[in-house]
Order: sequence, then C-alpha cells, then structure tokens
Amino acid sequence: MHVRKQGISSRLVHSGSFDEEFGSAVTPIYQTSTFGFRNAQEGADRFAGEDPGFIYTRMGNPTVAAFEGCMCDLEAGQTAVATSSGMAAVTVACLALLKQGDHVVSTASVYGPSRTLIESHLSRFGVTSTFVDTSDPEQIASAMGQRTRLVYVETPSNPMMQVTDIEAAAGIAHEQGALLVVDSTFASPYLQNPLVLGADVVLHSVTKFINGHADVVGGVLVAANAQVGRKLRNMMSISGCCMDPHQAFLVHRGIKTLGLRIERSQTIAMEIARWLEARSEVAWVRYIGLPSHPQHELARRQMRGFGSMISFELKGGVEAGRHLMDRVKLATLAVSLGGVETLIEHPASMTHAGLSRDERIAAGITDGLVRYSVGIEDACDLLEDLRQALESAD
Ligand code: LCS
Repeated sequence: MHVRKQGISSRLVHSGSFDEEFGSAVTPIYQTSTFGFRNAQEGADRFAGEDPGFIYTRMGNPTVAAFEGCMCDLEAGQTAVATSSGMAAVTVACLALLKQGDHVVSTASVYGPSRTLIESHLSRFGVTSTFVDTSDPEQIASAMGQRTRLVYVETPSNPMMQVTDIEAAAGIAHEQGALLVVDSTFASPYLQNPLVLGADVVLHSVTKFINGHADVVGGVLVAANAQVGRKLRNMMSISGCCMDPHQAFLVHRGIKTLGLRIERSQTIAMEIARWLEARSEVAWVRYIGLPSHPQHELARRQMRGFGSMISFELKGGVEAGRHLMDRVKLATLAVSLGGVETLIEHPASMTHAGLSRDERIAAGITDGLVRYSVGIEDACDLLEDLRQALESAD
C-alpha cells in the first residue's frame, strides 16, 4: 500500500495494518516460531534471500513485519528492524555499526543505560567514547577524531530535554565518514523525523510514546539506506534481540492513537510547565515549549510540537523533591514515560543511578532534578495533585 502522500494521522492508523489473506482490518498475531517450506528448494531460496518468504520468527515474522513497515513509512526510511526493547535497539545499532578501535561521540545526558553500554561495556571490546553536550555542534566537532565511526545523539535528551541540531550533527558526522544514529524516543515519529534531517539511523524505545500504554517493552531501528538496514537486521537476528509477534501486535495497536495522545499530553504539559515556572517553590523548569528552554527556537524548527516531558528542580533540592514524589497521588511514582498515565521519578537515584555523580552533574542531572511525564488525565486534576503535594507540610 503506497501511503507516503497521506498525512501522518492517516498513516498512523493505516500503515501496515491490512492483512492481504483474509482482508482483516488489522494484522493478526502470527504466533509461530517457524514457517514451513513447500519443498527443499523453497527453503534454500529463502535462506539465499531469493525468496522473500518467512523462515523463523527470530529472523522475521508477518506481525512484526507489519509494524516494521509502519515505522519505515512514518520515519521515511528504507528498512525498519523491531527489537525486544529499546536497549536491544541501542545494543544492535552499536554492535552492527562499530568494531574494535572505533570511537563514538555521544550526548552526555543520554538515557543512563545507553551511556553505560557504550562507556563501560563497549570499552571492553576496544571501542572508545567521548560524551559531550551535543546541543552545541562545536562540541561534537571538537570531539571527533580519526577513528570516530559513530555519532550517537539523543534528542530531546533524557532527562535534560537538550535538543541537538540533527542536520548540523549529520553534517559533522558525514564529513568525518561517521554515521549519525539518533535516539528519537522523546519525540516519536509524530514530532520529528531525523532521517529526513540527514541521520542514518533513527531508534526508539517503543515502550514509551509509540506503544503509549505502559504494557509493553520494545524497540525499533529505522535505517535511511538498505545497506545499513541489512547490517542492523543481521545483528538483530544473530544477537537474538527480536520482537515477538504479540509484542508487535500491541505496539502496532498503540501507535494508531499516537497523534491523539501526543496532541493532548503536550497541551497539558505546556500548562503544567507554565504553572510550575510561576510557583515560588520551583528553582527551574526545563520544558522544550517554554521560551526559557535554551534550544526552544531550534525545537520549533526541528520538531512539530514540544512533547510532554518536563524536568524541574525545587528550591529545597533533593529533600523537597522526595517530599513531592512521596505526596503526589494521581501521578504514579515510577520510571518509564510516554504513556497515557502521568509518571514522576528521580533520575539521580533511579534512571541515571548507573552514572557516577560527576558524570551526572556534568550532564546537568542535578541531585534534586525531578522528571515528570505528562499523560492524558485532566489538566486540572494533575495541577491539583502537584499543588497539594507541594503545599503539604508533612
Ligand atoms: N532510549 C531512551 C531515550 C529511553 O528513555 C529509554 C528508556 C531507552 C532508550 C531504553 O528503552 P527500553 O529498553 O527501556 O525500552 N528509558 C527509560 C526511562 O527513562 N525510565 O525507564 C526507562
């Protein structure tokens, strides 16, 4: 089905969702580990890549392929590869695109485990890395070396909401013969398309906005060209980081309402961010939609909206933050983000606890920072929840 020319909301609903065999409105769950061959020649042809049929679910499956087709369409890529989790997508990208002796330049405030993977685990295989503030293109350029093969950017970044200029980063990476991989989890394909801006690979933790209902863990990689796409698919299959058909069915169902969810949650997020900024207890607020955000103008150019992630710090620091997290009643105190339910968490002791304090502070992740993922509840209830938590004496 050729749907490129349709608007994003139409494509969210329809891409990859039709089953040719019986005309079912959504792709069914092909709950099978393996696919029979009609004869030995057909099996040989499939393994040789001369017959596109399915072989074995770790390598590919119709339900998973339907979701991959949808992601390829939404991100304007050539090849999409679904993975068992967002971290599986990060791992597959790194293993597929790096070798011993290579160097990675990355965003200092990436999701904690992504940094730990690159800095503490890939280093055991001879891969070196430099983490910089990629919202400043000059810092990317000056971190590049002879052996830099990958620029790995997270934008907006978790949890500091730093926005990196994807076009500028692609220019710097390509000039040095490196590839640009963008973790676009915080934006989702509804708000930003990194491949259109020159990135080679875009990745998502589909656990977040794409699925949107806090009931599935998954990931996806989309490559701008087929050659890189083949490397990613091979590594996904070899490493066993595959998405299973039931997971794919659920995330493909979730993505249909991505636009509705984001439109609503980002409207509420703007209201809450403004409210927080005006509160005397609050030291600072980071929300991309606020003019006070350092890359607000860049986000306006690069993204189609500001999303629903807010970071802030209370004047009372860690203690005040803990007090708040323990007293909210409607927001759930939990990690993860991008779902229909509002979540609150403490990066220094939770999502980013794997980093040393020095690394965290250098990345701007202060001890008192609180991260708030806005869901689709009523704005007035969320504001009241925050108000009572801020004002409760004990
Ligand atoms: N990339 C980003 C930007 C993320 O925020 C996460 C998870 C991942 C990759 C990994 O995806 P996963 O394997 O969990 O599907 N971020 C989380 C967070 O901030 N809280 O809990 C998980």
